[in-house]
Amino acid sequence: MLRYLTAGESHGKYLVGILEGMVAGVKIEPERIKRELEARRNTSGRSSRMKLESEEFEIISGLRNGKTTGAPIAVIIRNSDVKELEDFVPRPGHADLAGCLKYGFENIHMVAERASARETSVRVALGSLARAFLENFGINFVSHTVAIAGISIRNYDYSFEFIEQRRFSSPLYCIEPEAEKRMTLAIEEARKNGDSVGGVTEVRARGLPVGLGSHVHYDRRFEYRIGGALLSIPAVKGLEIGKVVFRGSENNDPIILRGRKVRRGTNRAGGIEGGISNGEELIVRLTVKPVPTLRKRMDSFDFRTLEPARTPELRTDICVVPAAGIVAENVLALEIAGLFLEKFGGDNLQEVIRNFRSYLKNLKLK
Ligand code: EPS
Repeated sequence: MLRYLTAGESHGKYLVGILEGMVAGVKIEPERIKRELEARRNTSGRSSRMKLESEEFEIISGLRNGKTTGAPIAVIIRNSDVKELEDFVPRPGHADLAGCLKYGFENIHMVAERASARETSVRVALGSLARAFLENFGINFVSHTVAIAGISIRNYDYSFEFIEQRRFSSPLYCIEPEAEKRMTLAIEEARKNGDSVGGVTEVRARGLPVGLGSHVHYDRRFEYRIGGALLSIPAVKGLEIGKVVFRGSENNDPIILRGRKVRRGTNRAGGIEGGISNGEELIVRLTVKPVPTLRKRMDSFDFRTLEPARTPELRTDICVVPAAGIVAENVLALEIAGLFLEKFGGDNLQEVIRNFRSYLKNLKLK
């Protein structure tokens, strides 16, 4: 079983992550983790906080000579902006109000510090470890921005390779320059007005074998396994797998059998049928809400006096859609690595490779 834990607050000294259950012998390149952390941090639409954080990380256990040992892997990320904040006016849309009531606090930062999306940084670091493992089996991930502030890209049929090549040339990870221009203007306008904007990001996984997840029980279904994890990313409010159209005859992907090779004419199912990966690309679209913290002050109340009050003027992100895509790639990788190890598991990489090859060799159709 692959599992992970995170700890740490937004302005605490460190974020901490532990990944347990990773097999021995997986090569880990720190540069690879660094690239992912940078991709999450460095998008336009973020707050000035992102300029302060260097995402300096260290792997403090579970590695020897650059390879995993099979022991829990602990990662720490040092925060640069360390401080203890105090504010007593809960922000609408945040965990502040419900969290303070539930835990018995008046200072909203007692909740907000942990609820903050800063925590996703360490999930990305752990996800990079899962990806290093999955790359041995030809499994890769990509995300791109498909909509911001109601402005959408026009075409949905871009290939994985095309997205991979193009997305980082845009600070919004949007592969259509025309849409990107309009999205950038919308973000700038929101910034001027002290507002924020949401959108949609698409995440894909390529190279999945047929047979991850299962139809036999609800909590073994692929959708169950990835759904909760993806919806746990702050600001993610909706999830669609594949592209559902409303007539069955159009929604089904035709099965094409050529000799002992089976292919699909289309991929509206987005890589999952009946709770099982079907060998096609996994395609998931996530709806990301506009971040609730606004520079524009909002009506609320003071927890100490219970009198009406305005929310504090806080530094904030304007749009986190591209960053949410990077987080989603890595969170998805953790879940898929878990499913993969349940199916082909072992204690070291070579053993998993043997199990995987033997499974593929014995499949009736390729
Ligand atoms: C966040 C508020 C902002 C964001 C933060 C998430 O931080 P601060 O309160 O320090 O201005 O910058 O995101 C990150 C720090 C990050 O690394 O993604 C929030 O309230 O969720």
